[in-house]
Amino acid sequence: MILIKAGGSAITDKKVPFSIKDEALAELAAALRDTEEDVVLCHGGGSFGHPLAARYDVCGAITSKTQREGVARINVAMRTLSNRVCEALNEGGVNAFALQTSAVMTTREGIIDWSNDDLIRQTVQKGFVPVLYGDAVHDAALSFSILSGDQIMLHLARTFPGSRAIFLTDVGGIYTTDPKEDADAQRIDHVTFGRLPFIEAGGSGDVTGGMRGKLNEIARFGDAVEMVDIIGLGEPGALARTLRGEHVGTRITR
Ligand code: ATP
Ligand code: IP8
Repeated sequence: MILIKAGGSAITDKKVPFSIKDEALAELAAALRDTEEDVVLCHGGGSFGHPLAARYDVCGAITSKTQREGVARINVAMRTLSNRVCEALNEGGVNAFALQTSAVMTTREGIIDWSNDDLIRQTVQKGFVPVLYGDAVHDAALSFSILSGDQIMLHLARTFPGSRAIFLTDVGGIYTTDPKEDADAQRIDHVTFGRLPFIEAGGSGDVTGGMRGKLNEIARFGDAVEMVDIIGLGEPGALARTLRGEHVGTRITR
């Protein structure tokens, strides 16, 4: 199984609310259409989820009327983004089938405590690409919480042993520092899971922790997968090459 997280930075312009990168989605569709592998796709919140989470303070316990309005708006926004992703995949010849994350996963204090893994498995077995996404989900302690696509990926990696995991962002890998802030940042070709917590990475102001949160989550993949690749979706052919096993961006191993 190949587990792919299409980062919000890869498929949307995070500086422009509710914007989509159509060319990136077409690139994603082309790569998935041409692979024989079973794939589960998960995408992030990008310009649809994160600005709403920040504006309505959807973080920690959901107790206020404003936060509940935020949860409701995120629910719609993420279904809208998921529809746009699935439409682009269907147009590009990939049978994508969206699974609304808040209907198939729940959390307790922000950590997944239930997931309908059988439905995800069945969707793959029937010849579809299940599409999950970071979402506002029911939480047993907090009422609702923002579940990141990165945590979903960790759950999937543990659920489907022997998988490969690929993360798509807008910068093509992990760098020594944020390449958008530091012109001298160097791409790191290879790193071990254990070194990830020591890499300098920004939080982007996202409620799910940005690149810092992502690296902390991926550091925990080592017990579930042999390798994780982080690559750029905007680089033509990069995903297709990675799916064929080539080392394109940053490769993380044990
Ligand atoms: P989303 O959470 O919306 O799905 P994403 O998964 O695409 O987003 P981001 O949290 O936006 O990921 O992280 C990608 C961004 O992290 C890049 O655009 C880059 O500017 C920033 N970044 C910060 N530090 C680093 C680093 N050391 N290496 C690479 N990128 C970094
Ligand atoms: O973008 C968070 O998921 P992520 C999704 O994968 C929302 O961190 C709703 C902000």
